[in-house]
Amino acid sequence: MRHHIEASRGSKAAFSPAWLIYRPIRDAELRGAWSRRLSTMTTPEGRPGRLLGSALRELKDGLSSLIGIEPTTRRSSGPATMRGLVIERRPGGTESFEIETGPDWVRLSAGGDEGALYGAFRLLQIIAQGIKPEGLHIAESPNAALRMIDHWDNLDGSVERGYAGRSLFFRDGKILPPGPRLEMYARLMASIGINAVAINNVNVHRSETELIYPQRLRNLAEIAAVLRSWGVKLFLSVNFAAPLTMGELDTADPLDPRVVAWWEKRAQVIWKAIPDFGGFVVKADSEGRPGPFTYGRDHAEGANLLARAVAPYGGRILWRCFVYNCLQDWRDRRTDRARAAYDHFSPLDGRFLDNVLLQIKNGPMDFQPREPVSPLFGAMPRTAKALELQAAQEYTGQQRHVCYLPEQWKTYLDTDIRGGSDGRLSRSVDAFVAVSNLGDDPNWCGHDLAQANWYGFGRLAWNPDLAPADIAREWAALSFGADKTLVEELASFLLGTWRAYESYTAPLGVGWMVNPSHHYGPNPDGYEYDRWGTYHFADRDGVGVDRTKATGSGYAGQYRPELADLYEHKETCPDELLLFFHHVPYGHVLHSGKTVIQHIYDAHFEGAEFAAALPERWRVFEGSLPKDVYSAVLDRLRHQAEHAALWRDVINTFFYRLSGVPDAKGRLIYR
Ligand code: GCV
Repeated sequence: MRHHIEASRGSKAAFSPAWLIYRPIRDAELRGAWSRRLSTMTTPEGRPGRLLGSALRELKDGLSSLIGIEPTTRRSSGPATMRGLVIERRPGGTESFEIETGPDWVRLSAGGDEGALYGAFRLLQIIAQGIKPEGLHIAESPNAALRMIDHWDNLDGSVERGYAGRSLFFRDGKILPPGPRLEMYARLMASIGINAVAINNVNVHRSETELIYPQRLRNLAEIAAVLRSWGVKLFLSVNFAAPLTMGELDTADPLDPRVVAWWEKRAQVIWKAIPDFGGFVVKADSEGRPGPFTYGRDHAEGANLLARAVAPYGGRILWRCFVYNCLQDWRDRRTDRARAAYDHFSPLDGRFLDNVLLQIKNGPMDFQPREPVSPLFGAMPRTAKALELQAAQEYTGQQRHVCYLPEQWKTYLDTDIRGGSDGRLSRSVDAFVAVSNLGDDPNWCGHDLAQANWYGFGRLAWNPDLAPADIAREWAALSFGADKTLVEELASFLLGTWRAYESYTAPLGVGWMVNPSHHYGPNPDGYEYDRWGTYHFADRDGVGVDRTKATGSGYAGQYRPELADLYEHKETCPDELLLFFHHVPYGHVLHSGKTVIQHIYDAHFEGAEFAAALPERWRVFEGSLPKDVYSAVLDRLRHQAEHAALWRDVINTFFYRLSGVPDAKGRLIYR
């Protein structure tokens, strides 16, 4: 293992093992306590299958690196004597596992080979975090059965909203052959419980439409084989109009028998090449992508077409709900993009086949630093749903700013979207999906600290009850060593960065004050007179979007009554979402006691100050983090500090000039 890590560091095509580095445990007593319990390894009867084989390899390599032992292995031949590491079966879900320790043994019992693999990773993570073996007893099973990463990678090697280099899968029109990096990718995914990946962009262009043809499937099968060893299923994004795009039919009408037969044939070809293929992700009738609306069909008819074709193979359809009018006129105040997903999909509840999951973005707009939770999660009790989060920091600093997203995600997961005994969003979805923040940069994410978002997504998808602070500690310990001070300092460096980012960008939930197209940097009116339905309506008197039932677009009414009431009234609407739901004068007084305009000034000064302090705060890690990581992060923090100041100045100036209200604290507002 160590050899592999060094090799991967030393070569030109170097890549980081990230949190699977397995740094040796320095504390001799702790090392001893674990070695005593792990000197032998008893595996279940029979020849291990592929997954269990991966688990055993990982354990051997990990233990040798962490505590310097190579456990002698033997296969169980009957009831196990409790000595050493005993891996055994237990009743329960295939992904579930239990880890228990005794004076000279560790029992890892799992419901299936998947569980053994996840349990193996957890055991190694426990050791790597410097946790003592005495009295340990944990039992885990995942909160959601499908835990997925969606890449937005194109066949030419570019990545839509990619901030970490080029694609890990494609280059210049070709599918890259599997190599050590793909293996490391799959291990990293498995280690955080990810069990599915879709590797191409949801915007499926002509060339990617061909991915479901035999010539491409041969290469994809090689990728699927590597993923399979780590319990990760391959999915693809498909073009709803594929039969048309490929010139094979003159229609893509979901009710046309020729189209039905076309997709059946495709499914047959795909599953012949990749027997455990996962299914399709579909972006239809969205931002110019084709869909069922062209034929006067609804999205249940569209999704069910594909669902029927893949059902015989156990395939699934992740059908995205990001459907809205992107050709709006800013003068039209009745159309509200935030309403769109609910308006299109909620009437279809109960009409989707069982193997369809509706993939819904966390908020009703598009991954802004702050949005309310999408009301659609509470509106479709008879439909399977997937929550889509964005690890790619499209609107949250593009992996040049440090922005620890688990803190943001947690606010969504914990929202009581359905009411009743446990109506939390985390308990209302059947799958967790994140848009990938990965690319072929050596550190995978561009920004070393953005690895924590990748790690954090996997951990929350597995267990949404984890606290973001604990996830940060875990990630820090696994990536950089179990030194308590270092871990605490790194975790506290990450915590609060999302709120800081929020405070120096667009205020109070209004969003969208970014440069159009690439979405980086401040531009208050960048999207104001555009066609995308993304307005803040700031004028000399006030700012914000009236989405109330009483006088606005009615969006607030899409929630269950208690939440609808909360958002409907300025008096109860949480400050951080005020401008999302209400248009208010600058003098409106927030719950915080500040006026809206003073809040805007203060938040931007404070947020920029937070960012300005980051490079200096980072210095504490000089010498304790690997040099390359230390200096690469420092560079990015310096940029963040400058860029946050730009955000502060542009936004504050915009509001100062519009409102004419001076800063109560008399600070210099200019640009
Ligand atoms: C893949 C936003 C992004 C697009 C993205 C789209 C989506 O609009 O800016 O790049 O397209 O969301 O989620 O489909």
